[in-house]
Amino acid sequence: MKTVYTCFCTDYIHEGHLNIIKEAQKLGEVTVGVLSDEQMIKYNSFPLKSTAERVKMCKKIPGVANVIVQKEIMYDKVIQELRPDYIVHGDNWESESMQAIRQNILETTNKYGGRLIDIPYSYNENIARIQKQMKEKLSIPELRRGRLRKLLKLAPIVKACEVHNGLTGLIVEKTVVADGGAIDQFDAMWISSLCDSTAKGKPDIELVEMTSRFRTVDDVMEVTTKPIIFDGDTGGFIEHFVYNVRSLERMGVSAVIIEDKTGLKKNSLFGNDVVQTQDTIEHFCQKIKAGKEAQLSEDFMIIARIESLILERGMDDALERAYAFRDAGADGIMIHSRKTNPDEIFEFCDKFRKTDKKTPIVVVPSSYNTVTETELISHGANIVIYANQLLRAAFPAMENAAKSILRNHRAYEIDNALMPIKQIITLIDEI
Ligand code: SPV
Ligand code: MG
Repeated sequence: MKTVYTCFCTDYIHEGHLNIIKEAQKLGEVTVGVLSDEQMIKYNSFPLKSTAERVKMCKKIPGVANVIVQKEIMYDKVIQELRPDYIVHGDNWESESMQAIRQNILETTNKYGGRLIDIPYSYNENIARIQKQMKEKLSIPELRRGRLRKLLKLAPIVKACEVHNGLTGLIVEKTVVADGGAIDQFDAMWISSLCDSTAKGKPDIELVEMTSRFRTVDDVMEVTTKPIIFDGDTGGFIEHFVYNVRSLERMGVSAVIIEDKTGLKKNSLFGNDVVQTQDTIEHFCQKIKAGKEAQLSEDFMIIARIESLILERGMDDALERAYAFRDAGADGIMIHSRKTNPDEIFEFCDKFRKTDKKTPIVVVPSSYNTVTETELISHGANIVIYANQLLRAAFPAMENAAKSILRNHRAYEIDNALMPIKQIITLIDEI
């Protein structure tokens, strides 16, 4: 009997999947691959069901003989192992990542004579409704909040990118790349105080009030599903911080990061060029403890950010604070640096990891931007935040457009650099 293989990366079996199995059955004995959680997060949206639950779900489909876990999104390994006569897939190969997968399948099947069969992709109102419901589920605050903790277990490093409105949220939500046979996307979003303030034309000095910052969170939340890490600046007065923890939790934010500074906060990348006051260990520990006591859910995280390297107080001070903040209940440590190389970050991570193997370490390579994610992983970092790149990309592009219009007294010359009107009016999904 001929053998057939197909891979499902879905939380829910609808008639489209059943149709694929029906067609596959006509060709031979059907094996379904269930894409692992680790790969789902790179390729698709966050799985609502675990790998084990999805395996169970696929085993129940009539006509399925075997179910296995596909550990990589690219099919070559699994196909080489199973050497199926046919690989069956829906014919919806539109995106860059789908094209890369198709190419990978064809290259592998060509080696031993297997065949890829494209089944017309089923799409109807019922399937559209189910997909919408799945998306809604992903964005429910209760389900969204815990996703950062889950990601910390699944991803070698959680990649967060700055967002400061719905549009940048959509970019981080939807951008998927397929390079060199690998598919990747961001895992989480960072609501940066710098970018949230800059987008409003204000300095990053805790001037933009919390109500407005929460409005940004809400705008992002409305159109995305990825977990959100909120830049809480200094956290303000302890008496205010506890209320803000509750609000963030209720909104479905996954984590707040607060920095151990006090008084008028300035952006860290100024370093000692401006007056900045570091908080005492005792007081900042009180703030962390109060925040942890105030939070209602288990899954919300309060991450303590250490400014000792920024303010040139030395590595020992940074480490002393890291242990103290962890002991006060911080769910993670963010270590910041404004050096142009990652040496002091590596040193901090290596020393901290000697005695603490599990407290998540967060890094923000804005100035030491040559560092790679692989290097950060090898030093024990768990979350990398690309803190301001989208805003910095937008500013020169917009300024350039403004200058071109002024110079040419018309908009024609800049048009090639702009998103086509057709694309912009269809960019936002209709509800
Ligand atoms: C931010 O993005 O607002 C940050 C990181 O706090 S930094 O600007 O580097 O201080
Ligand atoms: Mg900030």
